[in-house]
Amino acid sequence: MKQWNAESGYDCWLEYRTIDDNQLRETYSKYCSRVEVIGETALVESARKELQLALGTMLGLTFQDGRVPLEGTGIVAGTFDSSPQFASLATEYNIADLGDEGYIVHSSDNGNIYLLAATDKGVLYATFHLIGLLQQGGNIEKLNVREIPSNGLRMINHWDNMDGSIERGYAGNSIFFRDNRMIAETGRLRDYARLLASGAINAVSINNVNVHREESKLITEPILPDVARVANIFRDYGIRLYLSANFAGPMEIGGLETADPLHPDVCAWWKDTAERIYRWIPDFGGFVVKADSEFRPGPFTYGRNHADGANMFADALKPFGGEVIWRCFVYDCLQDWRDRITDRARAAYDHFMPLDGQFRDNVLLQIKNGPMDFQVREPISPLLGGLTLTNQVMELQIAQEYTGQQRHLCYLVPQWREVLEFDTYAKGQGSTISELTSGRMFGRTRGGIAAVSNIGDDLNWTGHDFAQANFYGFARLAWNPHLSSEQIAREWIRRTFAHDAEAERVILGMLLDSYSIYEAYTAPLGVGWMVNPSHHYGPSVDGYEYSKWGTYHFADCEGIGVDRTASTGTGYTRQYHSPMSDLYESLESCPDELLLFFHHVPYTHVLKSGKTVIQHIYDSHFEGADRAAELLESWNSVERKVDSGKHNRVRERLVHQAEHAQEWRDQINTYFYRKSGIADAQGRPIY
Ligand code: GCW
Repeated sequence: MKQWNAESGYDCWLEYRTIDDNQLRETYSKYCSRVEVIGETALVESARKELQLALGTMLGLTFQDGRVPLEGTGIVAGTFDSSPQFASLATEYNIADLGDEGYIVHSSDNGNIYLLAATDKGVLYATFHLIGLLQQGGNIEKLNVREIPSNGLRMINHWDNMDGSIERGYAGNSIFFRDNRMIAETGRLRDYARLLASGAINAVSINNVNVHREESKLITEPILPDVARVANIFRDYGIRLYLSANFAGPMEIGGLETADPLHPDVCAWWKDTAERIYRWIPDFGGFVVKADSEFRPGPFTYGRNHADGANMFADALKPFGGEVIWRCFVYDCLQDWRDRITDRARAAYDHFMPLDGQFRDNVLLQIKNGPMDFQVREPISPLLGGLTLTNQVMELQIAQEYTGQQRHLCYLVPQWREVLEFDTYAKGQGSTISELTSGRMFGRTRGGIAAVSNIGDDLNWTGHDFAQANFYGFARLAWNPHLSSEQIAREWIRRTFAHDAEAERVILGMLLDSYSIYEAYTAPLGVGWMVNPSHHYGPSVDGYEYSKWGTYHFADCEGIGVDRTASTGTGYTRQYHSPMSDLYESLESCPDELLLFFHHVPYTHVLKSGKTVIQHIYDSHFEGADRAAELLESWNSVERKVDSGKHNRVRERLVHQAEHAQEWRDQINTYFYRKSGIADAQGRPIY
């Protein structure tokens, strides 16, 4: 059972606090004291229960059963076809275009609020929409909302292992697995499903893409009933369950001698496997596959390519309506730092572009937002928008692997907004990433956004309470990529903390500043990495510099950066469409924040800001550390306005962040001072 208490953070943004503003309470009560939820499906039942909980707690209303026809006015929820009374609204809101997930929220002149959709899933989403408004103290008297998701697939990827650990997990252990079994207790899973559905997430893969021995067995009969139990919970909230699959499954658990994707026995084995899974989970989403990546097995072993591999899974899943999410994180992880030609940034494009058009229609290629690996600053992967004939899903990382591991405050929504607004020019100006992932750009039937989860079994789910804002923000952007970072932050603050204008102003400022602060005191000008190997926490400028992973910065006594130009470097810039390729190719036009990603320059190179590279490194690190300390001051200033449990947890982390930012500052500055021999123009202490 959940160990809820008001200060635990367990309810995240679904904390339904009593509304004590009398006027608001009166208005809301006028509309909400009667409720009619029409229908009996599991999703409608979830909506009904959520309304019951929310209205009960916020307004102290005792919810009538919800099955009796409404007398007087109130909330009316249902699908358009559930009552003839909705016909005129169906025409007014053009429901033909609402699709399976769209919805309307409408306040009518007769005093009803209608939560309507073509499907019960839409009704659930509409319900959460209204609840969100009530939590925020919004005006519900003239609602005229019509929402349709931009992305068809809005997915969370868990990197959970069956022993209960989470790869890159920073908030405790898995909520799904413990001691190589599935956790039997379901209360927390249901609450997780509620959180996901409140943000309209519709797909979840529950196990790590690195599929080891135990997880390989998730698709076998002894464990499938347990997996099905989780799928049943998710289904009640409109979420399809996916599993990460082991490419070598036929050998490791099937007893075959090969996993060759073109071998008939292998194809038959996966077909049987699919059939078995669908017997237990009729709406199983499909497989997420990491193949030929970081020592995972894949088609290369058999002289086959990624299309052969993905299509084999696709054919097995097709009869049941499943899909394959095939990851493009494929690169040479046995590099030599002396080799300046092989470029990890090029790898995904080089591997997958030649295969464009060869994938089945139920394959989606999942591409990380950047060409390297979730650094605080990277350019956008040129494979996104390079491919034109293949379904694409962009992968983001909510887990803060390289952005402070949920000990540092780093609100990632501004980063994601930049990614989503990036113009690929794939079909001329305006070919943004958000257009691409929606599938619209190339008329694809499938597309979407996935992200690596940042939750675990910590009572507040995310370790750092503010990391909940990243979870919330991802879901909001997956639905509507055009929402601003500020709007999302405000929503999250109002739904998470008690309403207080001053607290909101301060917390908003902290959230919005945090990404640029983190960037300032860590790796400069897009160069990335500079972290301790393996766990990736804390500064180590040469941590990866001489290892096999292909993540070099090439700093020497004269300069720093990776020459990825076509004229003298790895040629990576040519993977972009014009004019982005030229913009990055030229030292003059390349944006400062990505300079060292694309160019190797002397420390004395003058940036567009007018500063030299070396002075920028010093300045940004001194400023970044100072600003990290200010985050703590800001937080202390709202101490009396925030629950003390939440306040203490966050304060502890901000204290650590301020100290750790100084360590970053000093390690980076000292390293470059010693390498370059150039002193700080302002003479500040460099050790
Ligand atoms: O770079 C890496 C992470 C790995 C992760 C991998 C991936 C799941 O450090 O932990 O493995 O990315 O995305 O596959």
